[in-house]
Amino acid sequence: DLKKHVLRTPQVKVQIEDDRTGMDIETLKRAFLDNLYYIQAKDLHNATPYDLYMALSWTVRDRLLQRWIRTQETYLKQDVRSVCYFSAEYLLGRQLGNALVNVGLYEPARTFLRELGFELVDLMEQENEPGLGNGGLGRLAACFMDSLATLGVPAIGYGIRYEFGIFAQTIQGGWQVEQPDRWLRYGNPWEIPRPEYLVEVKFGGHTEAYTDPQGRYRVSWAHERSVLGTPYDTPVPGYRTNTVNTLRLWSARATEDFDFQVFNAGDFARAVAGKTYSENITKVLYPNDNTYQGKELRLEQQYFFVSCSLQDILRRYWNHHVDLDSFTDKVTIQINDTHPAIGIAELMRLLVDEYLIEWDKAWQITQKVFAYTNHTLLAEALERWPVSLFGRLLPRHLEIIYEINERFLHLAHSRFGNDGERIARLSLIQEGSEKYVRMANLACVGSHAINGVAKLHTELLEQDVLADFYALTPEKFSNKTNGVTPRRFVLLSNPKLALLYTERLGQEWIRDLDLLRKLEDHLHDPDFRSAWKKIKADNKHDLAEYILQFNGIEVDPDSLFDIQVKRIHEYKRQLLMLLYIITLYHRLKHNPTMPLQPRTFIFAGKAAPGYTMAKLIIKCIHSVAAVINTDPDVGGRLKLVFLANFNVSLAQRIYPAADLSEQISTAGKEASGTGNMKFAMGGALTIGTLDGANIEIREQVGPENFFLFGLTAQQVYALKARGYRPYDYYQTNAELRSVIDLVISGHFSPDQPDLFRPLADALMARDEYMLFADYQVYLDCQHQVDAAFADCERWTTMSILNAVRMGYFSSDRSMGEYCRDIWKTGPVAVELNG
Ligand code: B1H
Repeated sequence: DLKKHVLRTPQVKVQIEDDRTGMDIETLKRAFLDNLYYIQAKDLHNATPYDLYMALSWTVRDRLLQRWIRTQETYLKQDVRSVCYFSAEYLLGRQLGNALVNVGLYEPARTFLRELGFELVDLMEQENEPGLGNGGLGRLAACFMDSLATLGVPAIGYGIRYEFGIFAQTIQGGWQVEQPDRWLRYGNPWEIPRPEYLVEVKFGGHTEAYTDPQGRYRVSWAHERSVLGTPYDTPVPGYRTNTVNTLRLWSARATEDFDFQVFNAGDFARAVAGKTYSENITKVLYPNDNTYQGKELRLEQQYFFVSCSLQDILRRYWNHHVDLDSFTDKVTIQINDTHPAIGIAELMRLLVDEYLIEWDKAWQITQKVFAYTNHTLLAEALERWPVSLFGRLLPRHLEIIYEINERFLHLAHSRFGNDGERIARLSLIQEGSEKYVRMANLACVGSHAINGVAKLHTELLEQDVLADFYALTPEKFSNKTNGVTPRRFVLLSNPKLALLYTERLGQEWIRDLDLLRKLEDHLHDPDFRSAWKKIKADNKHDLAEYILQFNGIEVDPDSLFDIQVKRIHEYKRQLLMLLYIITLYHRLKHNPTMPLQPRTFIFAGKAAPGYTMAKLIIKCIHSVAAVINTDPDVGGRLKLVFLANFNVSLAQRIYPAADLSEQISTAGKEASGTGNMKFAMGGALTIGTLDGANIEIREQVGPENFFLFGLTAQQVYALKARGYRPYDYYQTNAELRSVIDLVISGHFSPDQPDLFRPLADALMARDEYMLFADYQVYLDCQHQVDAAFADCERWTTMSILNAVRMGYFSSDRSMGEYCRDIWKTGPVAVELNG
């Protein structure tokens, strides 16, 4: 049993004490100064804060290496079964604090740095976070890697080393302006290039059929060009265990023969241009969250990292084996959404074309190896590639997909008979004037397991988006509700709360978050309660300082901090919260003395650069803020703040300071959400719809401790089917009408009265996400929030119960379930000495 294993894992004991492994304060200090001198070439007199960060990082990295090398040695020697997690995104967040905490060096580092006159947190702030993801999907991959290492499960994460991660968001005149994220500019101490494991990836060209010496029909791929992939390894340390797993990210390089061909023909410039072209593959992360953009370069990225990774997996496998008989015992591959789904065709190609395995045998292996996690129900996010583009880039894979499809549809036909419409829906190819390859269908057919990321989401997959696949192979489907790592989102981000937990429980809660429920015994203990209130007040105070520093806005730390932070998307309904804020403003204008708990409304989040509506929502938030924050009738009782450049580092500051977490997506649209979990772990109460993991959060914390409102998913569908008429709500709800009219009148944009007209028009004409239908119940629910907050003791009780009942949402639990149900794998002990 996973949990027991973890509890038994011994604390690390290092026997050889030297400057690279020693854990005592004096040795650490010496090593730090040594690294500053010999790697950064600085001493304390001329070191920049960044030099100090680097010197400390080298010092911690040295202490990770022993465990990392021993872990990999153990895996190799024991020829363990490995989880290979394929993800186009890893939203890691800063590495230094996490590494310090996990190897048990956080306090020692703080101590010796103090002796030198530095603050550890100031050094940690220097790190440019690796933002190699868009939002929840990428952050989930990072949480899963952390949990697998902490559980001691052999795992490797495969992905792309984007030279530019998610753009940096700046705000100019209230508008989002994107800046490139040059995160590697000053070097990255957390990665180790492994040019010795270089692989080649082919693109383009055509296929050729031939007959092999045994007289069998074979196909070979005469490719047009190729690119090299260099792996960069980042250690993934478990929390206080010897296990250090690997995150292997691929970087594209031009092949030398490609360069030289053109070079020898005398066209130096074109040779270099071709090199640049190849290296473009891993240049930049596509900044879309929950929308699919059919860009050729994106398909190149996907195929590039998947092909590199599969070749790497096979290379490692052949070190131990002479045939493929135990391949499925040693390897399991999880694909994080359909972005790596091309791997199914690529493994088939490798097995059939390169290892000359019979089709049926290869297919058996492939299906047994792959498992697929779906992360979205939104139609606009489902990946489908034009067959023409696909065939140009990957001609052999297209043939393989057609072959898979033919066999699959034959099977479907024998099962469903002549149900032409169903067969058309199941087909891997969408027919029509422009044909498409449907990646979700490929993922379903090529996997032995398919999962959604929250209970409702899995149900909706089974009933709706993947219903035909569910009808065919229900046994493949299961739910795996998401989780988040308590190391980063409690211990690191909320150190005061963590200390309170540890004082009352010891440290075990950090690996076994269910233990927090024991704190319910302290619910009525006045010391515990006042400590709780003090921690929240301190965290709010810290965020208020940040807001003053970066936004120049003074907010009242005693006001209710009401926060929505996540990617800006219409389905997440940032506008619904804004309508509420405008409603309060409107009420205050007519009745400036009305009773109201002072509130600070906080938004943060990035809009995809091409998503016009989302960008207009950001502008609208700023325009409303400019009016509300300065209107004397508001009298400072409402403040509205937009924090720029929401990323993991900023998130870690925000969650602990929240009183109220806004999780208000239209029911049936948010697959899970994970910010909802991070807020509640910090003692925020949730106002939310019955969507995604909100439903399970409410079950865990108790319905009396959750502010629920809104249509259910079923009601949303029913209303859609009946004919939803948003304009009727506008006409019948006078307050809603005044609020919309205020926006339309240009009250918040006097220089450009029509600026926000598109927002109002979209709501009145169509209101795709049914804001109007939920507007009144949302207001009513917010009124309940106001009343609850006025009763400080009641609020504190609810806050405590939220936080201590969040054990289920530790990603350790999620990973335990994947290991047990999908991967059929478990922990492997790593001995450090001997
Ligand atoms: C989620 C995405 C996503 N679902 C396409 N889907 C992307 C889709 O670059 N793209 O093409 C990028 C991201 N992201 C999120 O996954 C869900 O919206 C959340 O509800 C969920 O919590 C998260 C993790 O499962």
